[in-house]
This record gives sequence, structure tokens and C-alpha cells, in this order.
Amino acid sequence: MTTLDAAPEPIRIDIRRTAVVMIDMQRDFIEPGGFGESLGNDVSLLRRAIAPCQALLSAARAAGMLVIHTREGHRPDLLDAPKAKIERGAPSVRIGAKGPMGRILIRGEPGHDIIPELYPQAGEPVIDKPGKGAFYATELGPMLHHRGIENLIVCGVTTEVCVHTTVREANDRGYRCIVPGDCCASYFPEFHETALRMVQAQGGIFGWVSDSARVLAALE
Ligand code: TIU
Repeated sequence: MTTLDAAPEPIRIDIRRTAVVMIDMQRDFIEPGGFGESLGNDVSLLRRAIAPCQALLSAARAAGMLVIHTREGHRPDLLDAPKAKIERGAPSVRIGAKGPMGRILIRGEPGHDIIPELYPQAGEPVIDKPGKGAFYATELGPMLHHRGIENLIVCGVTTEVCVHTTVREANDRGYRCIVPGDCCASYFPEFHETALRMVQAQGGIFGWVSDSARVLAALE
């Protein structure tokens, strides 16, 4: 058992029963010309999470932990994309439309893939998800169950959208979720900060908040 310093209090975890879940570190959210920018966001704000995620991934791999990557996106025929999602708001380019990195948020297109800086290593599972949460309509739940995973270190983008939705889904399923704050980012820095506070408030209502340095210290 390892003690990981976190808020609202340190947490004791068994590394063999802990997985890292890297949420949606995709070109579509982080690079210009993708879904994130089509929604009117300054995508450069997300880059601050890349280096901490790289450090955490290296340490997790060295410790032999299960590392899972997710990607938000849809089938090329859009049959898994709710009309209500496609038609939402007024993005400059809609889901499925052609952009500079291929069709926006469509599986198999260049923009849908994970950024080169955090590319999955051979053998690491990649979960393709149609929603914001990583459990909805995916094989993540059975995968974690069969591996005996009890704790999740949830990183990625964006903090208040796909990271938060996944943490909430996981919390209700009985997983202890640890969010290293510097391994997450948002287009809205104030939402990032508030989302982290929401996780740890009320005695850790959704989980624990830590950072990459404290995760690395726990894995040493
Ligand atoms: N728009 C936004 O902040 N996020 C998303 O649409 N998806 C994820 O967070 N991955």
C-alpha cells in the first residue's frame, strides 16, 4: 500500500489496483482547427497539462500500472451521435463537418487521434467514447472490473467537462478517483479551479485532488 498526498486528506492506495485514465488528450481539443476551437475556445490553454501528464505517464508505466486512454468521438456515419449534440449551440464547424484535421470529432480522422506528446504505448487500451463520460456506452467498466481496479487517477481535458463527468460516473460505481490538478486543463481557468474544488469539497464528495509531483512521489 502506498500513501498519496491529496486533498481533502491523503489516500492509501494499492498501485496494482490503480489505473491511470488519460481523458481525451486529442488533437481535436488541443490543436487549432479541431472541435475545441470550433466551439470558440482558445485551445492553447490546454497545453499546460501536457508536460505534467508526460511525467505522470512515465512514472505510471515504470511502476507497471494500467494506463488507459480515452477519445471522444463518433462513427463516420454519425449513428452514435445524438442530434441534440450535433445541433447544440453555434459551432463554426459542426461534428462531422470537414476541418483542417479531417472531419470534426470523427473516429479515424487525424483530429480525433491523441496528441503525439502523449501517444499511447503499444498495448495500452484506448477507449472510444461517444459521450463526455468514459463509462457511457464503452467497455471501460468491464475492463476495470476484470482487472480488479479500485482506484483511478484521472487526467486529461477538459477538467469540468469530460474529466468531471468521468469522475462522477466512476464515483457512483465505487471507484476512488484521484485528480492530479496540473494534469488537467480547461478552456476556462476559473472552471478548472472550481471543478477541482468541487471534487474535494464536502469531505471528498467525488474524490481526491492531488498533483503530478505528489503522484510521482507516491510511485517512487
Ligand atoms: N468542450 C469541452 O470543454 N470539452 C469537451 O467537449 N470534451 C471533453 O472535455 N473531452
